[in-house]
Amino acid sequence: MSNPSNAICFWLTGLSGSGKTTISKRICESTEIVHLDGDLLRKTVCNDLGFSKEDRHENLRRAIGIARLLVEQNFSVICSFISPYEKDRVIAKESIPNCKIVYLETSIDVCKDRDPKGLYKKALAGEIPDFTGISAPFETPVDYDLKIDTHSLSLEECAEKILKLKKS
Ligand code: ADX
Repeated sequence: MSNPSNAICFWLTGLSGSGKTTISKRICESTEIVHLDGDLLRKTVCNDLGFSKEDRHENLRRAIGIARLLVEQNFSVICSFISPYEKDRVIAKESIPNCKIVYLETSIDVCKDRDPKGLYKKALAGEIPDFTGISAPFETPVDYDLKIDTHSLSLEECAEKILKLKKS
């Protein structure tokens, strides 16, 4: 979708633990970009939803709607959602003006090792159903504007690469 203003949407997709939230926060520290984060939305406007394919679709439908409203009012936004299905990512790209899809390509083994919230441990023990990468799919992105391996790049390098998309 085209956009008459300069506002941009960076849509970060990747496994839990791939670095979406950390990179988004780093970018927001030095810019006036608004952050929409999966964990935060799920505590507020999406607290009625779970992790089935349908609920994830509804979660992302709401996130896409908010991001669109912001960009249309000239606020740049960075969205950090697992967004595991290509269909939802395509909808984001088509619905949000100037939307750049950023794929954080961090392997499941690295994410399991990082396990910042201890969720992989619980998912592997069967305590969390439908956990992305363990018992629910993450469809490898096909259509993206940037792919980043957060294992080999520093936080600073990741943030720089994403911000460069603003100029492309
Ligand atoms: S999405 O799939 O609908 O895009 P979203 O990014 O909003 O997911 O939320 C993911 C966050 O929810 C994870 O970072 C994690 O903290 C938490 N979570 C809890 N249960 C699950 C689960 N079954 N699968 C993935 N993430 C989960």
